[in-house]
This record gives sequence, C-alpha cells and structure tokens, in this order.
Amino acid sequence: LPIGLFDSGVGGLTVLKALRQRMPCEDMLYLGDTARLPYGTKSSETIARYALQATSKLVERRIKLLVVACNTATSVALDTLREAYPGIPVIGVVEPGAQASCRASLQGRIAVIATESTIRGRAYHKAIHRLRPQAHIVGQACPLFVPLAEEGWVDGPIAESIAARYLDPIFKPASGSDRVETPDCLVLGCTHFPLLARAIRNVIGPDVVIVDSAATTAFAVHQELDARGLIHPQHGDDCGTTRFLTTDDVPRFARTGGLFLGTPIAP
Ligand code: DGN
Repeated sequence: LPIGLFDSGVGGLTVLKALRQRMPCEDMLYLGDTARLPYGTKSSETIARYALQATSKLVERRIKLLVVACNTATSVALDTLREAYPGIPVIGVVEPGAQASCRASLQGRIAVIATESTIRGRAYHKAIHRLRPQAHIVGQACPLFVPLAEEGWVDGPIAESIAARYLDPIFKPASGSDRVETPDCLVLGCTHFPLLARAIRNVIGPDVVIVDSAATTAFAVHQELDARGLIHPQHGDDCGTTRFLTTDDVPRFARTGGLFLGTPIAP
C-alpha cells in the first residue's frame, strides 16, 4: 500500500520530495486540496473539516500511513485525525520540525515563521516547549510568502524586501529595544517557505540555523514504518510510484507543483 499525504495545495510537495529522497521504493499517493486553499487563513473548525475530508479520500483508496504534509492542518487537526483513524499511523510535520530546532539551537532562542493559523494555534511553541521548556520562542506569521512561492518569485528584491519586513524586527531589532538577544535558529513552519530559503538567508545573515521540517518528517515516517514492519522492500534505486489527486485545476497544480517538487508533474 502507498503512503498517503495531503496538503491544502502544492506546498506538501516539499515533504513528498523529502520522502521520495529518503524512501525511493515506497509508493506515494498525494492529495492537494487546491479547491479550498489556502488553509492558512481559515478558522480551526474549517481546517479540521477539510483535513478529515482529505484524509477520507486517501483512506478510501487505501494507504498504510498518513502524512499530514501541511503545517496548518497538522497544527489544528492532527489529534482529530488520529482519533478518527486509529488503525492508521498519522504523522504531522510540526513535531519533527520542533525536534530539529531543539537540536539545532545552541542557545534555545528559536524563531518560528508560518501561516497565521499555525502561529495563532501556537503548535510549534507547544511542541518546542515540551522538548525544551526553557526555550525562548518568537512566532511571526508570514502569509505573503505563500503566494510568492507559488508565483516562483522566490529570489531578488521583491522577495527580500518582503522577507525583511517580516524578519528584521526579530533579527535586527532597533537599538535601544528590549530584545537584545536575537534567535539563533529559524524554523520554516510552512511547507512553502523552503523555496524562499535563499531570500530569507540574505535577510537574516549567515549565523542563524534554518530548519525545515520536510527532511525530519521523512526521517520520522521511515522510523514509524520500520517499527511497524511496513517498509517496502528495496529492489533497485527508484521503484516507487507517485500518484496525485487534486480537487481543482489540474493544469495549475501540475505547473506550480513542479516548482515545489523539483521535477515536472504530468497533468
Ligand atoms: N501548506 C500550508 C502550511 O504548511 O501551512 C501553507 C499553505 C496554506 O494553506 N496557506
């Protein structure tokens, strides 16, 4: 059976890419809920309802494990999904990202950037504090990064000036302000943000560790499959298939999705 993943659209393809790199033999079934994106600006009730519906579409087609490949849906609906589908292991992207940030941050000063909904729900704050209670966490919603990434405007003056508007108050506080100690680690708490990593790096400088949860989620999925004896046996280098489902506008999904996956998607 395949690993099932869903996201509000194309963002979760950054997680799919990491899964394929780590487990090239696994079959994958990805659902992009493009008819209803973005999730990041919607209420928790609405996001939980969409997450349950997306999951039921994947479960109907039979999957062996579910990856909630969206920070917003993970923040709001992970527990709901686990309760609704007790027979299927469900892995979200927040916990692995929180773990990676706790490992990466020497001083325990961590900045989290994400959608409005993820920041509002404080999912990263809670996950990081469970692991490192003394951590000092600052959260910043960066909603404009989502359309920038989908438009492919990930570099250059427009991306960098938007990044500076969001991040300078955290990383370059005005002299005389209270916050003298700036974070040493930045968590990209949204699936779209890894595409903007270069612009973000140019704004925050070379010394801050940037963590994104895709690779650590892939590691967590691998561990979970291994523990349950569900790993697909390896035959050659690249034997897994990937199938895509989308709830709207297949050509746009294929076009934008290719940017996120790093390889073309046939419409
Ligand atoms: N995939 C969403 C996330 O990781 O939060 C971002 C896209 C959105 O719904 N705004």
